[in-house]
Amino acid sequence: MSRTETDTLPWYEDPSPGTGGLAPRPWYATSDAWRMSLNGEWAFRLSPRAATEDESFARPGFDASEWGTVAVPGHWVLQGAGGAPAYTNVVYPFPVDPPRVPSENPTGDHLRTFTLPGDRPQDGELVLRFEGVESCARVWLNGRELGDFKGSRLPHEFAVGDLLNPGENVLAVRVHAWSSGSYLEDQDQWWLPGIFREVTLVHRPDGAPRDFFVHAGYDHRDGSGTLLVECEGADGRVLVPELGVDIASGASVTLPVEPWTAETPRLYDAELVTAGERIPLRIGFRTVVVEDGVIKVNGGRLLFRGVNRHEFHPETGRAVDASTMRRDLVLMKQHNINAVRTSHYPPHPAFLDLCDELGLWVIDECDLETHGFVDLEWRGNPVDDERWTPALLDRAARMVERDKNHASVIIWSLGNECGSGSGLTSMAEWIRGRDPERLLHYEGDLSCEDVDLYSRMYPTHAEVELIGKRAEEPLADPELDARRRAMPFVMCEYGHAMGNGPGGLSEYQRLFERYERLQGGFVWEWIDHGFAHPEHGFAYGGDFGEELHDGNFVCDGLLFPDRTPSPGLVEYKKVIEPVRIGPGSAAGTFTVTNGYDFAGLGHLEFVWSHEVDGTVVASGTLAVPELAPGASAEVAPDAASAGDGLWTVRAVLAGDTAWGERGHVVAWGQVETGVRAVPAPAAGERPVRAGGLITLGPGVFDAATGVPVRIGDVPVEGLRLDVWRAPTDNDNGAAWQPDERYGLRWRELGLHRMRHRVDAVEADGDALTVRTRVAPAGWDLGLRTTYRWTAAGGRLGLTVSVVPDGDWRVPLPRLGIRFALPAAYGGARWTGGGPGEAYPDTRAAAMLGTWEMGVDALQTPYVRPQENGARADVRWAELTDTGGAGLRAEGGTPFWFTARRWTSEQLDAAEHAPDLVAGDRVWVNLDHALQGIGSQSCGPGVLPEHRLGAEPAEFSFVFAPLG
Ligand code: IPT
Repeated sequence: MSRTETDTLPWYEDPSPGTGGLAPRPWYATSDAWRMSLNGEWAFRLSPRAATEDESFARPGFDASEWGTVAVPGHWVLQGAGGAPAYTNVVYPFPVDPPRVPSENPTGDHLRTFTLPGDRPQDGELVLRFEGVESCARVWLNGRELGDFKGSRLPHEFAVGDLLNPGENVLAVRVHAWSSGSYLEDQDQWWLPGIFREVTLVHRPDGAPRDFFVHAGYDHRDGSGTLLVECEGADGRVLVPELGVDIASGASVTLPVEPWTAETPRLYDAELVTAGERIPLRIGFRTVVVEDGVIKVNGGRLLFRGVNRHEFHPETGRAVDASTMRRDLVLMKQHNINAVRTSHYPPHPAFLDLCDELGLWVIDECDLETHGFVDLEWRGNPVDDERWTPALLDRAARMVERDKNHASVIIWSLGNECGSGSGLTSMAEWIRGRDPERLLHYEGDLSCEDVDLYSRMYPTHAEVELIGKRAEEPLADPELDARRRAMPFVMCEYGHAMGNGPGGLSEYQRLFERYERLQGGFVWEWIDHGFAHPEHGFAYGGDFGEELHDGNFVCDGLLFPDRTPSPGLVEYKKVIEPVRIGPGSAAGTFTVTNGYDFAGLGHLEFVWSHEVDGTVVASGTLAVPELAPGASAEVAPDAASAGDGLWTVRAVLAGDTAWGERGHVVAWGQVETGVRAVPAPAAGERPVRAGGLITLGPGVFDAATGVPVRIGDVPVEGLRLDVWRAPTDNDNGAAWQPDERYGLRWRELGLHRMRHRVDAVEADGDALTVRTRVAPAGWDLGLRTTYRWTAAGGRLGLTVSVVPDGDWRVPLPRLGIRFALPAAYGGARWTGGGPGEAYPDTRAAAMLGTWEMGVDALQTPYVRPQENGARADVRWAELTDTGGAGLRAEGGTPFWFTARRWTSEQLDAAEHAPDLVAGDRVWVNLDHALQGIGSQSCGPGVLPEHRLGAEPAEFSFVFAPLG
């Protein structure tokens, strides 16, 4: 790209940030200045190319009667107005030739007429404000060009006072899907062009501030807050009635205050009063620093229990309405999440108001990612090419100036996955100069030269532990190494929540709680970006015919697209719960630990219950003394309840809050005493052959195969050893991960097509013994499997022994039995972990109890179907028809219970939820063991202790017909 080349490029390919706009300034929801929304229905025309020569639509009098319409805010590709969403993760969906973009550049011309009301203000300036337009816009008012801009998720303003007509006005906006800015916006998400945030006409009265900057620090040593509001372009007064503060802008005051934290989001209502405008402020006093190698707020270490949040709605894409934003935050608070990284761009500005109000720590990330250059070995990376630096600085300034007045924002992030380069350093220098009171984050540069924190994505537990000990591999440069080693550590991404999972969260949490340097992390990510689709349920990459796409990698959230919490979110809530409840030193007592960073436990009530055989025999409350963060106490229940059983203590909200009602469960713990002896497989009766059948107690078997056909009156089909599961996204893994991708290995080995050879059916003594070898075609490995059936007293016992044969180098997906029952047995009941699914490394949230639900409710509707729905630690399970008849299975040891209306093979073959159709069977898996889940769809695989090695095993069940 030579100088002359850039000079002759059309505006949308020029790498410069734009022309004609105003300097950035803060966003605020209200003030007494007049404003007029230009949201609503706009006339719209889509062209397949940029066609810059024809700008006639922008002229007054242009006849747009043949045009369609779109809603603003919105993306035209989601409104049936032409084109479709497209998903790529890393790769650019166009030839990489920065700053040029393809000729096929979908172009949306938007037109709106509006009439200024009679009471429109006459003084000052009127400003046209765009909160977000992807990927760029050129704007005309009444035929006069105002300018153009790039920076999709950032605000842009133009002064328009002189151009407005007293009567009707015509606003014309041309939006191109692709621009030079697209090279800076290669985030892992859908490409969604359009005017997707509000458009407003805003009055800037004479005597109104051009800009203002609220500084509100807190000194934990003496409990004082210091307030200073800098104001540019006007003098003003700062009023905080509750504190009796009335000071001039530019002056500071120090006085006793209550601090703001994410746990105690104390805000003071205030006002900035200038001659021209009164602006409401909400002030939170807090100070963030790095001290002794640790991030501290108000003098205390904090632990991020965070998520990465993209803006997403399954119908409207990144046009996210206010109630959805609040819903996200309420769900986060209800699930103990205390931090958000706004991956990978500044969110809608109102979102940060809600973070201030509800209490979340925020890493505000700039709208910047150039990830697609990684496959080109970073050749041409804009962040290392000074011609792009003005665009980078513009983005940094638009973020900081817009969001600088939020208590919740404690860290600025330069962007995501851009490699390294001088442009990033320039951004960092500018941000530090403008706002030295916040910390700086950027993960992509391992040397950490420009930042205050050492941040990584998806490191293994082992590496995180080394980092926790400040014993990580050194950097080549000793000075940089010493600097980085002294830094606090966060994981800006970990726990890849794609499909079933993520696994291994508890193990990370234990490290965070052990090493001071490890200050938590941000799970990837908050929500699945699946679009509601008439045929597919929720659509993912490839469902819109994209030439290049990354499939369901876009569905990797803790929420399903419709914002239903997934089991991953329920697990995360438990793993990060801010109160720990465990057994006390004496029987019948409990230990309660305050795991908050700043708050006490005064907002909680502790309730206990004592259950025997699924029935609550006693309950009451626990008097927990006031505990400082980190402190523990031993407490006893308020009433005696003798005997063994299951004790559950819940910490619940004592009163309604902004995000949860009284009684909402924040944390819980259980203690089980006197665990009952396991039932031995029954024996005593003898097998009897008759015709082609063998009868043993309630069991009737096929004499040739030794497979049961009936237990009591319940028809049973296909009972046999099962080792297969429909691979999860985490089983399949990602190409860039060093760990072996077992999901792929399992399929290569043919574990989905195991053959069952019958070697012997021996009906003698008091047992029916069936010897088999279970093995896949084409390989010399197998599992020698013996089923030993016994019976007594109407109960049928089964002991399964498995001895691996050959060179098994991979863990097994599962190890247990599966069988089918008629569809009528569709009611499930069990004692064990519940109510939701759990796997060996995702089982923290499995609560012991007796649970009951239909087989349909046992399913977890992952957007791409895959193994799901197992219940952990099951002592017994029953499947019954509506009359209560059915089958009960008790485990010799606790087992994993799964039941579904399709087979694992059907689950494996399905690509979208509607592909799964209920058949005329209920398929049941009773598993002795399961392979863990891990996080390998992007991060590390299953920890060794959660792998299911192919080793000799023996396990047993007792079956009994019911009803
Ligand atoms: C990492 C990205 O930062 C994030 O945007 C998302 O793509 C995530 O992974 C996976 O879903 S980058 C990854 C290649 C480590």
